[in-house]
Amino acid sequence: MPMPHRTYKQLIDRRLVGKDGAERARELRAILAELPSYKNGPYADLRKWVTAELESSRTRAKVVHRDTLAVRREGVAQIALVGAPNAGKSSLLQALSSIQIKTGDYAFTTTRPVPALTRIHDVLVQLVEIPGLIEGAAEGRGGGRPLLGVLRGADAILFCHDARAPVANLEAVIQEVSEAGIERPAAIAATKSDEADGSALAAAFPQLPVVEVSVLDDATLDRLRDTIWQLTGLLRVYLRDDEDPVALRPPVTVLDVADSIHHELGERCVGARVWGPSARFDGQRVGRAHMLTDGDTVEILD
Ligand SMILES: Nc1nc2c(ncn2[C@@H]2O[C@H](COP(=O)(O)OP(=O)(O)OP(=O)(O)O)[C@@H](O)[C@H]2O)c(=O)[nH]1
Ligand SMILES: [Mg+2]
Repeated sequence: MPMPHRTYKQLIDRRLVGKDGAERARELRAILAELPSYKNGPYADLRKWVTAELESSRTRAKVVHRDTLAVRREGVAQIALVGAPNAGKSSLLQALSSIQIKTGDYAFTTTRPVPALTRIHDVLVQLVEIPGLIEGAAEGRGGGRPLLGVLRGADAILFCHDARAPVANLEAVIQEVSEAGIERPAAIAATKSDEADGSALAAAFPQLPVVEVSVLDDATLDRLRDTIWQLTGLLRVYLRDDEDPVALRPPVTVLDVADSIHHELGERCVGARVWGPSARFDGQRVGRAHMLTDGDTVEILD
C-alpha cells in the first residue's frame, strides 16, 4: 500500500524547497520515477501536477527567448476563447468559472491570455481567453503572433462574437486564425443575446455550431457548457464507486476504462456491468470489448 497521497505531496514539497532551474527539474524527474503509476485518482493527479511542474520549469527556462505568454495546461482539455476586442470573452470566462477578471466596455481590457478552470459535466476543462485578435495578427499586428502561438496549444476554439456587431468582424477573426494554419474543432458563441439576436450568425457560418449566450441568462450558459463539452470531443464514463468520471477520447471500450485506472486492472479486466446509454438494461454484463457511450456508468469485473 503506498502512503496517503497528501503525505506524499508534503514530501514532494519538502524535496523541492530551495531548488530551482535544472536542479528542480532533476528532482521532479526523480519524484516522477518514484510515484506509483495509477492512471486515475489522487495519485494520478499528483503525477499530473509533477509533470506540469516539470513542463513549466522547462518553459521557464526557454521563456526568455520564446513565447512569454505560455499558458500552463490544466484539466482534460484546453478551449480557447477567441474574438474581437469587447466581444464579451472575459465576461463568459467569469460566468463559467470562479475567477475574477476585469471586464470593460472598451477594447483590450484583457492584454494577456487568461486561463480559468471550469467544471463542465463533472469534468475539469480549461478555458483560456485570448486577448482580442484583430486583423493582421498573423503578420504580428496588435502583438498577435504570440497570441496565435498560444492558440496553437489549444484543443478547440470558441469564437466569441458580439451579436450586435457586423458579421464581417467575425469573418475577419476566423480568417486570421485559418491563415495562421490553425485548424481546430470550433464553435461560435453569439454573445450578449439579451441585447441582440444572434440568428444571423448561424446563416453566415453554416459549418459551425452557433450558441446564443448571455451572461445574464443561466439557461444559455448551460447550452454553452454543452457546446464546450462537445468541443472537447471527449467521452465521460463514471465508475460505480467514484463521483468523478474518467474522460477519454472515443472510441472507448470497457478495457480502455480499466486500463486508464490502472494498467494492472486493464490486464485483469474480463468485462463490466454497465448502466446508462450503452446498456440494454441496468447492470448489463458486457465483455471487455464493449463500446461505451458518454454518460455510462461501469463496474469493472476482474
Ligand atoms: N448586455 C450584456 N453585456 C455583456 C455581456 N457579456 C459582456 N457584456 C459587456 O460587454 C463588455 C465587454 O465585455 P468583456 O467581457 O470585457 O469583453 P472581452 O471580449 O473580454 O473584451 P477585451 O478583453 O477588451 O477584448 C462589458 O461592458 C460587458 O459588461 C452579456 O451577456 N450581456
Ligand atoms: Mg477580456
